[in-house]
Amino acid sequence: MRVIVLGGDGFCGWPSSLYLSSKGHDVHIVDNLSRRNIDNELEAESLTPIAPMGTRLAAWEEVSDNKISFSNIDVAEDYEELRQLFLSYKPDAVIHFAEQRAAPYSMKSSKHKRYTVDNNIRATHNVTAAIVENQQDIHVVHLGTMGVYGYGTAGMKIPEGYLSIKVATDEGTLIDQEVLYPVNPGSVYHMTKTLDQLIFAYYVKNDQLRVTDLHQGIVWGTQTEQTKMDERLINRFDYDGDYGTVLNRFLMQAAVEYPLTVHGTGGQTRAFIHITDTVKCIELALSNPPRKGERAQIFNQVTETHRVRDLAAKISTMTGAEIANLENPRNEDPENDLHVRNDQFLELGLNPTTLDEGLLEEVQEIAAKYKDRCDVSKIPCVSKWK
Ligand code: NAD
Ligand code: USQ
Repeated sequence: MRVIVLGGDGFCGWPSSLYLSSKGHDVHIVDNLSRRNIDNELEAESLTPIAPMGTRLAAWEEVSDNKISFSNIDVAEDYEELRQLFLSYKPDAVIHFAEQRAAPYSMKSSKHKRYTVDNNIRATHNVTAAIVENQQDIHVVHLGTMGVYGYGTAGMKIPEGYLSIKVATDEGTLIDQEVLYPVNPGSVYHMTKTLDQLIFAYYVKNDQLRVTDLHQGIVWGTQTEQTKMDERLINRFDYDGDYGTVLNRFLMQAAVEYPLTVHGTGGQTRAFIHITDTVKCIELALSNPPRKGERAQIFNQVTETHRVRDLAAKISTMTGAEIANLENPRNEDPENDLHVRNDQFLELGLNPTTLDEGLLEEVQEIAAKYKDRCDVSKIPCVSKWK
């Protein structure tokens, strides 16, 4: 398959690009390197030493004999360049990771809110508009988030995208309807993902675009089989207060003996998936596209759910780390249950890596190995929702 990976320099996009290339697909990465520039803005760095794009690509060719090509295009700004690339490369699929993905970064100031909305919505709309203008039949695989649903349930499992409801007519009979699950974003970043869903629904209806939207949980872990092949291929590991996600932050905090930063009581339950499963899900989604005219296909890309305080306790037991209960900078429910359906990927053959299998390797091979690169002043979450 010929695949364009938008956002292919990022935490999920880079290992996905390598995985697809290792499986014999032709891969072209598009990235404007904005994530690396945000590191400069925040004066923070990946815990792992990530190589520049040119070095990454040369190393991949050296170790695998596979070539990945690259264009520095801003998907939100450079519409015509993106459209011409689609025409010349003729991809079967475009995988869209190219968005500003940190909730705390999106809440730092009105400037960051506006950047996140401008970047994410324009990027998604440019992708759909370019495919339609070119009259190409390209499968769009988009990385969405579990956060579109909010983090509570009405005593049921969250379905994969669509909710079956019964509506009373004026005559009093009940009719069946299926609607997009009601959105309930918890940050400006999460809000952009709910708007992405509407863009897809419209273009599927009007132009029969083929779209798969992956509602992904929090990705943990760092390395995949391919990124381990050479240190120049290493994946990024964010631990700072804006971009670091909870489980990877706790692993790194344990390694540098920093008390685990639990927000509030840690009663928040969230969905998780290991990076090696992310890349497999991407390939499963590519191999199982929706038909033309079929509504946007939505998969919940999650393998486990955990409460934040249980994660902290698990890591503390494993490493002896202390736990700190901090005032929560976010505006979110202090306690919630979360039950999620993920049948579709399991039926397609996903065999999940569980926390119990992967945690120790992550502690030893990444957090402990690179702990000297950690700048502890970057650990606190300083972005406040209000
Ligand atoms: P990331 O920030 O590491 O990667 C995103 C990449 O996209 C970066 O390399 C960035 O430079 C690029 N990019 C951003 N805007 C762009 C633009 N306008 N033009 C070109 N390139 C652009 O993020 P990630 O963790 O790899 O996340 C990838 C996607 O997966 C995001 O859409 C995110 O919302 C989604 N997701 C991530 C997680 C997670 O835990 N990391 C969980 C669920 C969903
Ligand atoms: N949290 C802590 N301590 C910390 C960091 C976070 O207790 O040091 C808590 C947060 O308050 C929150 C939970 O952990 O309740 C998750 O926070 P997070 O930063 O790990 O994840 P989140 O902000 O939800 O965002 C991440 C990715 C985003 C993706 C989302 C998937 O950055 O791109 O969309 O996970 S999901 O959470 O399923 O919506």
